[in-house]
Amino acid sequence: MATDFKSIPIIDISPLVAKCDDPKRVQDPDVLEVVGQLDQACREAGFFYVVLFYSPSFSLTVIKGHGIPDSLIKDVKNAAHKFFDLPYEEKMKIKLSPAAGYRGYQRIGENITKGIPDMHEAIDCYREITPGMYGALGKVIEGVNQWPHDPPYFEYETLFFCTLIDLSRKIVRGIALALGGSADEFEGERAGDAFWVLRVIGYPGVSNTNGQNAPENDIGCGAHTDYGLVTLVNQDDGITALQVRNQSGEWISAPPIPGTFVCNIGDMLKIWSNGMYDSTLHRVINSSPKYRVCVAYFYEPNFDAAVEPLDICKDKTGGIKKYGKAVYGEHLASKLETNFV
Ligand SMILES: O=C(O)CCC(=O)C(=O)O
Repeated sequence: MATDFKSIPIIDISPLVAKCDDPKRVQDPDVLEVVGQLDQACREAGFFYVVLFYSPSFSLTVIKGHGIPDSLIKDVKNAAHKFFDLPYEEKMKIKLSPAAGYRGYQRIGENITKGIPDMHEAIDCYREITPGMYGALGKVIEGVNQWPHDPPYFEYETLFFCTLIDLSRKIVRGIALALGGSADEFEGERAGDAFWVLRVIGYPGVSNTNGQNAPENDIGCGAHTDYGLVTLVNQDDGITALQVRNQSGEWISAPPIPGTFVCNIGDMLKIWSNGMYDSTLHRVINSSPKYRVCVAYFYEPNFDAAVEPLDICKDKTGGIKKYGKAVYGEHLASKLETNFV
C-alpha cells in the first residue's frame, strides 16, 4: 500500500542498466544501491522518475543504449501536437473501433473512467496479434495498428518508443532483485515475450474544453491504475498535470522533469508481488491553457501469462496469497470492453 509520500523519487538507474545482465551484478554496490532505491520507491509510492539522459539541471549520469535520442522524443511529441491539431474528420480516418482491435484514434470523451468521459484524445496501439495467435483470448485485440499519414513519419518515429522494451526489461530485472528474487524472475513464461501498449495522448488546455477559462480543467484522465508490469511516461515540458494519490488521498503532482521518464507499476506486478508493491491510483488534469501531449509506453506480461503471487513474495507477506490467479490478456480485454462509450 502506498504511504503518505509527498513527492515522487528520482532514481538514476544507470548502474543497473549497465550491469543487470552481468552475473556478478549483486556484488556491485552501485547496482545494490539502485535496487534499494527501487524497492523503497515501489513500496512507498509505486511511482518514480528514471533518469535517461544527461540533464544539466540534474547533473546525473547519461544512460546509453536505451535507443531513443532526446531529439526523437521531441519529434514524436511535435508530430502528435500536429496530428491532434488536424480537423476532426481527418483524425477520424483512423478511428479506433472494436473491429480494429481497439487500435487507432479515440476522440475527446470517448475513453470512460468510472463512468465519466475523459477529456483527452489519443492514438492507441498494441503489439501486433495476428488472427488466431492466442485463440479466443486474443480475439478482442487482433488487428493492425492504424497510423496517420499526416504528419509524415509519424508511425516510423513513434514506433521507436518500442525500443523502450529493453529499458523496461532492465528496470523489471532490478525490481525482481528488489523483491528478493533472481533477476530472471519475470523472464520466460511470465514476461519473457512481453506484450506492449503505446498511447500518444493529447489533453486540451483549460480554455479549450469548458470555454470558461476556469482555474481547474475537466479531468483529462480519471483516477485509474495501469494494467500490466511497468509504465514509462514522457510528458510535455512545462505543464504539470499528472497526479498520484497517496495513502491519505492527497493528489501529489508528478511534474515533467526534462531528461526523465515517469515509471509506475501496474496491476500484474501488484499480484506477482502479493501486494508488496501496489499499482497506485493516478489521474491527469491539464489546468494550463496549453495543449499537453504525453507518450505512454506500457510494458506488460506475456499476453497469455497466468499471474499469481510469487512464492518469495508470499513468504515475505505472511505466507498467504492475497490474490487469485489472473490471466493478463483477460484483464486487458475486460478493461478494453468497458473503457469506451
Ligand atoms: O498523461 C499522463 O501523464 C499519464 C497517462 C496515463 O496515466 C495513462 O495513459 O494511463
